[in-house]
Amino acid sequence: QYHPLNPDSLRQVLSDLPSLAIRLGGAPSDWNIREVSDGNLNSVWLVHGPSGSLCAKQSLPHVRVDPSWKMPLDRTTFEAGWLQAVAPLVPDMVPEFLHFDPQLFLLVTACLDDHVTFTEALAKGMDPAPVASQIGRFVAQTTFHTSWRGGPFENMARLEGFFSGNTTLTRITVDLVLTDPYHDHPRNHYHPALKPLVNQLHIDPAIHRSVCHMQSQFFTAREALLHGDLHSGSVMVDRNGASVIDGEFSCIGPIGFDCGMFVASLILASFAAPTEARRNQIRQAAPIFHQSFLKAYCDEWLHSDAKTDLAPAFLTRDDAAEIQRQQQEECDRITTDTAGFAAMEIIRRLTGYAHTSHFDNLPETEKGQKQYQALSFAIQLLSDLKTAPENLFPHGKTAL
Ligand code: SR1
Ligand code: MG
Repeated sequence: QYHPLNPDSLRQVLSDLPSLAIRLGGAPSDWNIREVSDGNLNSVWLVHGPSGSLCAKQSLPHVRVDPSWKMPLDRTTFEAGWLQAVAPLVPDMVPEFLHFDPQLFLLVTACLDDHVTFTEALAKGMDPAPVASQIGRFVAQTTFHTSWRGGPFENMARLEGFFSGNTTLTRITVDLVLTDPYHDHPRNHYHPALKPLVNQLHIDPAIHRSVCHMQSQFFTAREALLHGDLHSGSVMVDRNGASVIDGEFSCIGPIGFDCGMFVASLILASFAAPTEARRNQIRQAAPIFHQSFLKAYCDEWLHSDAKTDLAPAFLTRDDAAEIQRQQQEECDRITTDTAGFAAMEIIRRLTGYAHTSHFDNLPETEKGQKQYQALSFAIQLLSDLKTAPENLFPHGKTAL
């Protein structure tokens, strides 16, 4: 029977699960349970015992930060499914799956002790290049091997059957990312300095044409299993590298959606940076991510020995020129999607419901100026999707 947990009831639930109780060690009364809920949707606790630790996450029947916004509980079901689907592909880049309780909608994973979010690390001055490169490989591995090229079509059909059920959170993406910023919606809010640009978002036909195109891509390009919310808060980092969490928005869709979300976080952080040098350093991480993604994606295509339904002539890999032509075509398309979705993610993080924290500590006037620059850049990208890839990745659109 579902009930929202608190530290005492969570302690009871965990003590009834032998493998988790053994992992934590000692008696349940020895366990330290700390609530660290931070995202918009769920309750999260870190549990430490004498021998080990874990992270517990439970869905609430509403948006955590807005109890009047009611919501079905099934999001942790999809997060658990996502984690189990991608863990074999990127075992070192996700926390270990430990347990899922479908009645309590409770997901238990390894605890990422000593990690901080990539958002926090960026604010503290971390060099973003290694994480950008690692997340490029993460997106390549997870998308290639869940696409039709990465396995028999039955794999994709199975994933599609399960993840197309994630309509609750996909609805949030459709509303908050793909729709609301382009009209007057009561959930939208923004810095007053952005008003002229917000007006443009509501009426500019070139922008609306691009929005329709990106919506069409989102709904019709059923390319691979996506994380679905790959912003810098979904990436945990420590000195050894990055781990991706929070796959509750997972769905089947265009690969450029995950790429665009991550690139948008870098662009937002770069516009918020305190100095020109820091701004350039973070800005440079966007093409580093992109090149890393393209290289890893094409490497998988060439070297993966998974059984696939690729036309037999290409399976032999004899016709190098033709394979390269196909890869270029595919990568160009993903890159254009990346630019379009990055622009839409930047726009919604500045003018929609759920904002980014990158600008939070700036004085009001500077915040308005920097957000204005970021929003102008995103509008420029979205206004012309043909030139957007070169504007976003000036030093190499899709250099394979
Ligand atoms: C009501 S949920 C708002 C946002 O938080 C999540 O992290 C997603 O980005 C979503 O769009
Ligand atoms: Mg999240």
